[in-house]
Amino acid sequence: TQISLIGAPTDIGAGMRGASMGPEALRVAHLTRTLESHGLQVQDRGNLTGPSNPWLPPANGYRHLDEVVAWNQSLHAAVYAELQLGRLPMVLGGDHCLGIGSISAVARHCRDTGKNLRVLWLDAHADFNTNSLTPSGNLHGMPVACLCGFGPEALIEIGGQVPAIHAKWVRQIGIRSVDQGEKRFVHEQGLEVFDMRFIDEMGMRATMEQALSGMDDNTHLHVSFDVDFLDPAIAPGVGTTVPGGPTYREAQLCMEMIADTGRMASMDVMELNPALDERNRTAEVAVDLIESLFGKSTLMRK
Ligand code: DIR
Ligand code: MN
Ligand code: MN
Ligand code: MN
Repeated sequence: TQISLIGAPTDIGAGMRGASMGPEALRVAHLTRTLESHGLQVQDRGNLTGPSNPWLPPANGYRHLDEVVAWNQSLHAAVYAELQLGRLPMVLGGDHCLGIGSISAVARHCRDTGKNLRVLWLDAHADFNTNSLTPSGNLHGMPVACLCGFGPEALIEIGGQVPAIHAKWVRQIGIRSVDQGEKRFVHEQGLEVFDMRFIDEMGMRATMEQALSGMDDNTHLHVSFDVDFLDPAIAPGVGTTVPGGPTYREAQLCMEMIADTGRMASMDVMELNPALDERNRTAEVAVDLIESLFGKSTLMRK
C-alpha cells in the first residue's frame, strides 16, 4: 500500500481553537516512521493552505462558511488526486468539517471506478446537524448531513454530485452525544448508528461484525476517525471530550477488525487538538491505533 499524508491544518469548523496543530502533532508522534515499520510506503505531501480563522459568530446558522468551503475545496482536490494515482489518502486534520472535502472526493472516485462506498464514522458525535438544528453554528457538527445533501449549496456541491453519499452507506460507531433536533433527523434519515449503549450491550466484536457486514471485493471502505471517539481518559487532546467512550483495548479491536477486512482505501484522522493535550499523548494513542488499522497485531493470526 502506498499512503499519502495530507495535512489540513485548520480549526475553521470547530468551537475551540487548536485542531489546526493536529497534523504536526501526528508527525511529531512518528506517524510516517511507524507506518513504514510495517512495510508501508508513505509520502508526506505536507500541508494544504487556506484562510485563517476569523473567529466570528454564526451567520445564517453557520460559522465561517466561506472559509470552510475554501478548505474543503482544496482538500477535495488533494484527496481526489491521490486516489487517481492509486494511492491511499490519509487526511491529517484539522477539524471534522474537513470530512466533507475528503469523503466527497472518495465518493467521486468511487463513481469513476464503479466501486461501492462504505463510510465508517468513528466519533462521539453524529455530526448530522443543519443550520436550523445546530446549537453552535460550528460546521464540524454538520459534515455527515452535508455529505448526505443537507447543507449549504457551496458545501454539498463540492463533489460534483448532490448528494455526495447516501445515509445507507454510513455506519457510525461510538456515538454518545447527539443534539436534540439532530437526534430526530438521524432517525428520519435512517443512519445506522452503533452508539455506546449498543457497544456496552453487544461488545465491540459484535458491533464491528455488524458494521462491517455486507462488504465485498468491490467495496471501497473509508474510515473517518474523530479522535473524540476515544474515552477522554486515553484521549484528552480534543476540543469536545465526551465521557464514556471506548477504552484503549476496545478501540484497538475496532481498528484490528477494520484491518482484517483489507478493504480500507482512504481515511481521516480528525479533531486532534494539541493545545489541550498532555505531552502529545493523544497523538501517540492515535498513531498506535492507526498502526492497528494497518494490520499491527500482537501475534500472527489465521
Ligand atoms: C455539537 C458538537 N453536536 C455541535 N459537535 C461536534 O456543535 O454541533 N463536536 N462534532 O466534535
Ligand atoms: Mn482506486
Ligand atoms: Mn466529528
Ligand atoms: Mn466528535
